Amino acid sequence: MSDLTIERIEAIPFAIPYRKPLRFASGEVRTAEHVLVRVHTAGGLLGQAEAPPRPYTYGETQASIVTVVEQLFAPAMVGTSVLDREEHRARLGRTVGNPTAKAALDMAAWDVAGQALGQPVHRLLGGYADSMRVAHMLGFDDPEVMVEEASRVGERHGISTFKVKVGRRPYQLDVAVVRALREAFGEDIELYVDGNRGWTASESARALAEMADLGLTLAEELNPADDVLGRRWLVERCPVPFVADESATNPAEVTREILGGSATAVSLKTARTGFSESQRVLHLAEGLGVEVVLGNQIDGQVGTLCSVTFGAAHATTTRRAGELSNFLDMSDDLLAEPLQITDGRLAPRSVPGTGVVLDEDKLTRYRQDR
Ligand code: MUC
Ligand code: MG
Repeated sequence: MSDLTIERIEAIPFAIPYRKPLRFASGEVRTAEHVLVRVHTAGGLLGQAEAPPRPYTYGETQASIVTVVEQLFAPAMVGTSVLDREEHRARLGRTVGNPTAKAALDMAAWDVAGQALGQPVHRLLGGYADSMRVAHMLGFDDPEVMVEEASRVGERHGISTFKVKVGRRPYQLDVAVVRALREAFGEDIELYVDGNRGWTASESARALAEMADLGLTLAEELNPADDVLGRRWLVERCPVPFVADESATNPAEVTREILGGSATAVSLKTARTGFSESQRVLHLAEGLGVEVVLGNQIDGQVGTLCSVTFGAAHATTTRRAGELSNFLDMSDDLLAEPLQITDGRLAPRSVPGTGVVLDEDKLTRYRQDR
């Protein structure tokens, strides 16, 4: 087998504009200013993944990701094998935070391992399904614009599950959107909501009451988990699973939020827990008996391919539609062969590794460090 010793790690900032900005209660994204992480081995293999800076969720920025990889994480990993995942976790864990930087390094290491073994990472992780049902996230806009977007992605890609961003004030703005979507599509679509902590507990309760006839299947982060008692009060009254996303970004937080009664389901994002830590979160959720949703960190195509690689590999993550379509709003991307969502489904790649193969001309065009 080729020498799997990590020889060099690159963190390459790049920027690709969105065709349409995505707006939500905690922030907005107009340009995908992400970081491409590349792990090179002594045997000449290259593993790749992307880290999306989300300062409003994790405190990371594009510059902080590049810096922490170059100054702390690359020196900690160079000289180890890509297979030394527990050692990587121990060494990187000495630095708190920086979840998307750590996750991208983990997924790039898995990419190399898959290539070396001649196996798709999707198979190495569990290989459960060949594809996953896709849910599309609808950012803040007027009801008619959101209905029109849902209709477009439904017609073009066969998507029929929609996560609606809520959390605006007054909350009736968002209730009107959810009602308009239900009226436009009837029972043909699944709808759930994500508040990104925008409402108080009482606003959330009133909004849920006013949406009681709209058949929502999940409610995510409607108010802050740090409003501890208000959050527990709300979760007790919530008629559908209440999803912890940004409040449960690692196994300890998942345990605290679920056992503390502040959530009854978990959003799992490879962008922040990679493949190795995502398996820990997944197994924990299974052990606790709570549902899991494969979330989206507003990933580009590289991140989305990693996400579906993990999601389709496990039975529990395939039960619900995975949030795998935000890249549709980007004006361009880096993958040599673009992802295709067909009949509402997205497939991982059946090639060794994760299948992240870039169009190098595009990388040259969008990278910001040269
Ligand atoms: C989501 O599910 O919340 C928006 C902010 C973030 O951290 O992730 C996205 C989507
Ligand atoms: Mg969320």
